[in-house]
Order: sequence, then C-alpha cells, then structure tokens
Amino acid sequence: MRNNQNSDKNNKEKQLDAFTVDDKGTKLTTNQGLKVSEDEFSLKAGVRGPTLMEDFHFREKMTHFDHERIPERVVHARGFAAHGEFQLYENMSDFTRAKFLQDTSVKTPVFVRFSTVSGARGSADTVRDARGFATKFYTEEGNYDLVANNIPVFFIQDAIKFPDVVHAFKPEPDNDIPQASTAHDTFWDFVANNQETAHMIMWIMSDRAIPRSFRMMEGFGVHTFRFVNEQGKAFFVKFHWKPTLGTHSLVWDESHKLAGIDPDFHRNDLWNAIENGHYPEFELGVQILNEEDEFKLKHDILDATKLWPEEVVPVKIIGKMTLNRNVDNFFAETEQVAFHPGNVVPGIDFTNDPLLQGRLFSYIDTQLIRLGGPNFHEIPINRPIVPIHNNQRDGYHRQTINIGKVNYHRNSLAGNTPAPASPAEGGYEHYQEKIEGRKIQARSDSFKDHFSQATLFWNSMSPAEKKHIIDAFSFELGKVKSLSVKQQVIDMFANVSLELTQAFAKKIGMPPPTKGGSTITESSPALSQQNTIFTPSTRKVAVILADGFNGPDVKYVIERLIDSGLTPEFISENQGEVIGTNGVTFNVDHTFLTAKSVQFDAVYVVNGSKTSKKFNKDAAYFVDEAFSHYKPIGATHQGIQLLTLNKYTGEPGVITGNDVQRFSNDFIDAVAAHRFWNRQTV
Ligand code: HDE
Repeated sequence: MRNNQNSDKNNKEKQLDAFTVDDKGTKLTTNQGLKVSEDEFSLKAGVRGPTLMEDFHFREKMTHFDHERIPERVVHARGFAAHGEFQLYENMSDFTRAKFLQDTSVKTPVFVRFSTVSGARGSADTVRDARGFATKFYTEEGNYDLVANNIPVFFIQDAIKFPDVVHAFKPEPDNDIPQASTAHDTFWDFVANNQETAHMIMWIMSDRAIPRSFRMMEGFGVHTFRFVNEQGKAFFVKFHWKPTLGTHSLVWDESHKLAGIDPDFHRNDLWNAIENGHYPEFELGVQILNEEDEFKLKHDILDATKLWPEEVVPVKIIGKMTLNRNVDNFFAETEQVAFHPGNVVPGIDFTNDPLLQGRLFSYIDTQLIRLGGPNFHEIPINRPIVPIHNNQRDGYHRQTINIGKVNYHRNSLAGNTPAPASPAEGGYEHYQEKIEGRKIQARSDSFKDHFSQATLFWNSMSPAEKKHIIDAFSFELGKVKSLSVKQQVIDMFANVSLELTQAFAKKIGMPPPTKGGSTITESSPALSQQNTIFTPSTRKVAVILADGFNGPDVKYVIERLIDSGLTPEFISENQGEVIGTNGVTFNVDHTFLTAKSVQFDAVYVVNGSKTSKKFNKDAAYFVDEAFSHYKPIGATHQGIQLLTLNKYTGEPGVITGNDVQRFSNDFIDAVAAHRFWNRQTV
C-alpha cells in the first residue's frame, strides 16, 4: 500500500515518515530505551507472592495503558480519514491569490476526515445524520482547512445557539438515550422552538442523511467565504465537493440493519476502496458572486440556513481531489487531526456570517482540551509542510527545541526576526471590509424567512425522495412521546408543505393541518439525487453460487463485471471453493452467515446444480431483502428458477437470461442505475 520509494512521496508523506516507527523484528524496550527481558510476568516476591512496586516496566506499561484515551470530539466524534492529493484544473488567479489555486501542475497533499455528527466514537456509521467532510490542504503557504459537511446548510444562524442544538440532538441527559439518533423529544422540541432549523431538517429527513458511502457524498463549505485576488479585489464564494461516482444513498431500512450487521460499513467501504486501488475522487467547485451582487439573491448570503441554487449561481468546477492512501495509524492521524475553519491562506477570507464567526473561536478552544494543550500543531498530522517561525514557546508536550535567547518581538538581538512578511512576501493580510453598525444582539430582518428554501428543497425532490422524507418524519416523530411537541412540529412544517405535513401527521396519528402551505413554486433540479452521476464503477455485487454452476458462462460474466469496475464477492453455504462445470472454481468470500444483502449494491444469483434446501432458503431470503431495497438483481441458469419462484422476473431492475453477453450488458446498466424506485415492494 504505502509506496516505499521515497522519491515518489509528497512533502507531507516524507514528513510523516520521519515520525513513523516500524516495531517489526525489533527487541522490546521500555520508553527509556532499556531492553526488557520479561513481559508476561510481573516482578513478585516469590512465584505466589505480591507484586513489587519496584517493577518499573510493569508500572510504566500499565500507566501508559491507563492514559490511552483522550476525550472524543464533542461533535463529529466518529470519523474515518484518508490521505490524498488535490490538483487544480484551471488557474484561479482572477479570483484569489491562494497559490494552491493558481498552479495547475502542483499536487497539494490533503488529509480528509469524514464523520457522523451526533454519535459517540463507537456508534454506527449508517445512522441518520449529517456527515462531516473536513479537508486539510498542506499548501506551500501553510495549512488551509475546508471544514465542510455533506449538507449545504446548517440548523442555526448564530453560533451562540450551537451548544443548544448539540445538547438537543445528543442523547437525552437523564438516561443517555438514544445514541446517534434525532428521533427523540428534546431534539424535536428544539426544532419547533427554533424555526430557522426548517431547511436543515428537510435535508436531515432526506436521503442525504443516509449516504451509501463517504465516496458518494457531496461536500459543502456551508458559509459564504471570500476570495481575494492579487489586486485586492474580493468575491463571495461557496465551496462544493462533487463526487465523481455521483451522490447516492442507502434506504432507511437498510441503514438500520447495517447499523447492527456492519456498524463499520462506511469505514470498511472507504478503506477497501483505497486498498483495492479504487481511489475516491471529488471535484472542487466554487460558486462565485461579485461583491456588488451581495444583495442580488433572494436571501441574505450571510445566513447559513440558505444555499445558493446552482441554477442561479452555477458551480464552477476548478480541480480534483483523489484519496489514495489509507492511514498508518488511526489514533496518530485520524483521531489527533485538528481542523479549524480559521486555518486559511492568503486569498481566502471570511465573511460576517455569525455562524462562521463563532466557529472561528470554537475549534482551537476545543483542541486545547481534546489534545491537551497549545502545542497540538506539532503533532505530525497537523504540521504544515512549511517551517514554523514565531515567538510562541513552551506549554504541555512541546516538541520543538527553539535555540537562542530571543523569544520576543520587536528585538535587536536577532535583527528583529522572525519578521512579519509583507503581502508581497506572502504575508496574510485581512480583507479590509468596511464595517459600520451599532453593537446589538438581534437577528437581522434579512434572516427571518425560515421556510422558502425548505419548500424549494421539497419541490425539487422526485416522488421516491418525497416518500422517503415523509417516512423519515413519520419515524422520527413516531418516536416522540410529547403530543405537544408533535403538534408544534406539524404546525411548523405546514409552512413548508401541506402535502408533506398532512402525510406524516396521518402516520403519527395526529390531526392533519388544514391551514398553512407555501406559495413557493420554484425548484432546483441540482438538489435531487435523481440528477446525479450514475456509474457501475466500484459497486459491490454479491454472487450467490453453489457447486455445479455453468463454469464458462459465469466466468465470462464475472470478468465483464470486473472489467466494468465492479467488485464481485462470492457467497455460498460454506467457505472454501465452489466448483462449476469445465473445472471453473471460485473462492467463497462469505457464507450466508457472514454476509447479508445490505452490504452489497446488487445481487447476481447463479446457484448451481448442487444446492441444498438450506442453500435455497438462504438465497431466497438474501434476494428478497435486496429486492425490497430496490436493488438490481440478476440471474442466469439455475438462478433464474429462484427468481421465477419468488415472482420477481419482469420487475424493474431484475435482469435474467442465459445469453451471457446480453445479460452482462443489461446487468451492468442496472447496477449503474443504483435503485429501482418504480418496483412494487413491501
Ligand atoms: Fe463544527 N465543530 N461547529 N461545523 N465541525 C467541530 O471541532 C462548531 C459547523 C464540522 O473531522 C468541533 O475539533 C460550532 C458547520 C466538521 O475533526 C467544534 C459550530 C460545519 C467537524 C465545532 C459548528 C461544521 C466539526 C468538535 C456553529 C459545516 C469535524 C471537534 C457555529 C460547514 C472535524 C472539533 C474533524 C467539528 C464547533 C458548525 C463542520 C466543537 C461552534 C456549519 C466537519 O469545535
């Protein structure tokens, strides 16, 4: 996996190498470097006697173990990360002086951490939640962090409410239940009493909150940022990541089952994709608005509960990020990485979005406690690839040994160095925005429309997506105990859509609203996942087979699947080999016990001439479940009998036939289509 030829490594990899230790083949030592002769038995007064304090190795080993944990992140505790690189498609110097956005030949090393927001470190991957999508660019001008989410808006408009929204969505404080779920009273009470949440809630109730994979999620910087070019001219900018595999989701029932069957589903998916050379790719997009156009959109661009519809302000694709290397050590890299929206480079600046302004305070503050002091920038994963020179000194866990006597500015003893750099020398200069106003604690009138874009989102959904949103509201509110909270939520969402609210009110046994509704008729096609990229690439196909299958035909199909970028995995009754005609054999990856249909994108039923009753029962269950999750199902030879028996042949996305060339073409197309929503299912 890791490329050992030093010359092929980027600067960040080389830097990380300096801290990498390979213990394989070495002798055991204490942390003082003393060789240890006994690591199984502590020092005792007699073989049956008490352990002695004098056993320094025992005490060191145990003490270190006792202190292995650090506090988990207060939000985004569960995450998974990978290394990669970013390369620009076109020079952006008209808009920004950021160097890594100017030179198309430069490959900027990146480290990306994906996360859920609400659950604890050990919670399941597939819960309904927003996903974090934080990228650290190790640029030649210092680290730039784009700390993004997979949803383009946020719950609240002002950072002062962040502790409240987080308290409300976390488990309830009396019994710490439920884990990683918003389906409880306090969350929905918060929602109803803080109605700026309406738009974000629509996204959280949508398929966006149950992604198929980290590799199939969009990323959004959420806030309006600022680009500043060499001439000092500024532009407003929103950042986007667009996955080249398209944006795809699980279905709710599937995500529930996965939480038990494979709580590491997204981790496994990302890790395996990278190990198999299926490197995830995301294109970086920007929406740019001239400063003069600040008030031209229908909403305030400083309000983080609003997006800029892509049909109004197009997304310009400017580069691509490729994730091509898994971490060497989860704790050292993924757990210790510290992101901060305030880590910017010249040419990227902030706006007065009150949510962003609060974030600029919070991230360093949280790292201080989580990583135990002010020197967390020295942890290898957090170090920039450029040298650090300043007069900051000391503090817990200081690694740097600054030499010399001078640790203050201004000085004469060191020629007044380290010296500030002018903008021409690469020094960061804050954008000189003109500010005028009274000190005031209030919401701007321009932030007060909470429902228009929630309706825009609803209007943009396909019928299947709308149904999923209704189901999600029905599930979440179905778990809420307080009738008053349910009623308040119904009253609130009647402002977004009567169709939506009437549908879920009925399901939760509440009177459907008759008043309300929205006059907004616009939609934004870019918001629907029906309009994303569809490709079979990297999809996982479960191949169900038993001894006596048609060797040459199945071999042909499997080769076609692999050529099209799919990953077939073989499932049978027992592990070992399955043998088909003409001596064709495959190694069984999983049994029906170790793999379930929810872990795959599609099923190819082969069966064979030697199936047992138990095999047929397990295969039928597997296919049933995949069918009810709208997944593509293919069958050839004996497999067709099973589908005929279950009356699935002829349904959308069910491909059968023994002309294996035609079968392969149709099945691969079906896999690319992701799901068949027009299928009649349970
Ligand atoms: Fe965060 N957020 N956040 N956030 N956030 C943190 O920082 C915070 C917000 C996001 O993989 C914390 O290191 C405040 C929006 C990601 O390590 C903390 C507000 C967006 C991650 C914090 C927000 C994000 C965090 C917790 C409202 C999308 C994980 C641990 C003003 C644009 C980064 C930590 C990782 C993490 C504060 C809102 C994204 C507490 C105060 C909006 C991806 O500092």
